[in-house]
Amino acid sequence: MQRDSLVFDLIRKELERQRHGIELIASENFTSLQVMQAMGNVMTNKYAEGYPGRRYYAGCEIVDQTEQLAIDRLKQIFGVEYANVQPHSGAQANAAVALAVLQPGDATLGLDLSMGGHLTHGSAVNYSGKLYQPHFYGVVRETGLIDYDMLESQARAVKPKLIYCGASAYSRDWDYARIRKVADEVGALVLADIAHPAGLIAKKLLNSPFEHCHFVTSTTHKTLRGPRGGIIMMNKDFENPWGLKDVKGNIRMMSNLLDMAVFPGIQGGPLQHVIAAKAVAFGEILSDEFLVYQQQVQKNAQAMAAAFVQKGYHIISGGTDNHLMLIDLRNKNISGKKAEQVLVQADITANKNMVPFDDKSAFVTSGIRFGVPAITTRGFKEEHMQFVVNVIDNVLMNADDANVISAVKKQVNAFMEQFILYPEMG
Ligand code: DSN
Repeated sequence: MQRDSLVFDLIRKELERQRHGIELIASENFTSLQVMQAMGNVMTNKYAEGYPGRRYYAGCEIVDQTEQLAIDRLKQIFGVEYANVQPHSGAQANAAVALAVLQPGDATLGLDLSMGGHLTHGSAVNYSGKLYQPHFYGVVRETGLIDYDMLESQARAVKPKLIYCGASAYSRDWDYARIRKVADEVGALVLADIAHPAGLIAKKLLNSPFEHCHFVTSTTHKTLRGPRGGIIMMNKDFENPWGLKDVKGNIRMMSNLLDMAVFPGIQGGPLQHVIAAKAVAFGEILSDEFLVYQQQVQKNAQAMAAAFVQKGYHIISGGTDNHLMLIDLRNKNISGKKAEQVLVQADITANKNMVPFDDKSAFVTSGIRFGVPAITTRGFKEEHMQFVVNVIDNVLMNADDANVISAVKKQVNAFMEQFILYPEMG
């Protein structure tokens, strides 16, 4: 077969784009070369429906070992009793938990998407808002912090079966113990979606959700710096609270319900090549180097936030505990949409985002979200954050001046030459 130069040329162009730009999308990162190599392997050819040691296909002896390695390493990272590494994405991981514990029409409670929450926590356009009856809590207008009083009063009023915590645009830590307390009071289970801060939690730089939340889900490609994918974990397995029995009349354990919800519930064959890459990434996370990386992520985020504040930018909640920050641009007279558009012209990638109590639509938005996991992987330290904030400010304050934007793009491209990405790729 002739090599498909059309596609490979585009892949090469994407490599060059990643090399030359400043990547500030909070949910993105750069995997190690070995994680990427593990992803492009012959295991993509293998069907392996089921779980290690209990598959529906022959010839799974080897993929059983990579999947088991991924499971064992993930359990070790977070010190947990149960892990499922098969979800294709974070959205699939959340869907599997919902399928395992909810019936259609059951009430759920999550952080409003417009306040920093996630689509899969009950948004009207997502299965989680269509199949179940979603209710929401928000943040306090004055502080930008999670409104735990509202969460508690909503929980008491709507008696959700599942409470979601976790967010995609919230820069502060969570009080998981407080959420569990009200969940126990109203008979709800708690799902912590740690897709964003998982790497910081893995290295104990943020509160751990594991002792308080029944289920923890994550993606593997954000702060965990692995391949694109999802995972589900439980600190401790427990008997399902609804008395569901298996064919032998035994009460089903939650681990059994979760495994069945992933396969055959919402997925077919697992992506064994991606699971191999997850195993490699989990090995990297267990190293001391990964602790140094996460510490640098936190230092960079704090240095960036301080530099933005100094230039008069309004960061929601005033700063950050984790790897990201959400900026309300209204005092700078530029929308999130316009900011995203002009920044990308200068090879700076970030995404527009609604801010709490936004008066603009999700397509326009008043805010922009910045995250540092990707630039920290590239080698940025605190002292580089001033440059990053200066170039962003220059673009945003001269958003209609093509000459300034073109000059900044040159500055950005020259600056990035000192941080070589994938030198082995030539
Ligand atoms: N798309 C992810 C993010 O950017 O945060 C959430 O799914």
